[in-house]
Amino acid sequence: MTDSTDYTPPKVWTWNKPSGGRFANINRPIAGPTHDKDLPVGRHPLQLYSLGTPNGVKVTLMLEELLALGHKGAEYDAWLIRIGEGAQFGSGFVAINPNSKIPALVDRSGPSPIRVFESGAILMYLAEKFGAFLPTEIGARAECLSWLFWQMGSAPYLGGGFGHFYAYAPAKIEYAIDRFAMEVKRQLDVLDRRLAESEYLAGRDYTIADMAVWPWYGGLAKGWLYGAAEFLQVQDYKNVNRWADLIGSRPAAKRGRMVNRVNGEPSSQLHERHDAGDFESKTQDKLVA
Ligand SMILES: N[C@@H](CCC(=O)N[C@@H](CS)C(=O)NCC(=O)O)C(=O)O
Repeated sequence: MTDSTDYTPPKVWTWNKPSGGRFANINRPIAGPTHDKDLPVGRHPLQLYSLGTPNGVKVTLMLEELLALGHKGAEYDAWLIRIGEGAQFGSGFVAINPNSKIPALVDRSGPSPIRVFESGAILMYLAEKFGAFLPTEIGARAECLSWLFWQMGSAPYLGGGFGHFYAYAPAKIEYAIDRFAMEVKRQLDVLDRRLAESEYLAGRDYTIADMAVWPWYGGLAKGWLYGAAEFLQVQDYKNVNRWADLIGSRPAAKRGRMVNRVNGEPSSQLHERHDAGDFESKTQDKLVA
């Protein structure tokens, strides 16, 4: 154990020192905007303000699948919100997401703009708007929404818990890493057992439940998150790996992962997406060349 076990909390917590860790510069105990900044608006009906993190990728997976199905109304502009630089605290962004977190969507196709925040709400909104990737039969719909909401409740243990203490915290705290590694392995086992009996999470069809879970737990199984593949022995979750590969091979998933991505191979980074042709001509390798 580290000496962090010696800490005795004061009677009243105060914000009087940097908390340390990778995201210390953007963490603060108050909400609301820090500066005035309008959001840009492009020519398409849907305006996405996001970043290529697992929560952001959920939405671009869905939009690319809708476009692949031929839903022209799903054309979108994807604007980059650099959360490491505090762009989520600009007044325009806070107006569409009072929680100051990516992703946030504005649907400008109707008489007045509709804002949607929280990735699960965005997936449901798009599924209902286009009548796709959310079953209509009551039982299948319940299964789909159960896994969607499972993801929304579970991923904070993976990201905010395990990922934070394993990869980002300024000190390696054995108690915290143990607690969250145990929980994340339990979650992987939950998924592995479900995917042993079912091709996709909600049944035979690919749905918004898979789109919500794949960027997190599929990414973990493929070794994309936190450099933790060996530590968590992710290869043991055979059904999760089978499902992760199945989704990863979808052309729309390949495109969705590239949008608003700011790390990895330059050819895999499409910082902003305003046109389907951008995947061919606007990736970072092409822009720099
Ligand atoms: N429950 C939210 C979580 C969104 C979230 O945590 N977004 C992170 C990036 S993955 C963020 O914007 N963080 C910025 C901040 O915390 O200031 C959702 O699913 O949309």
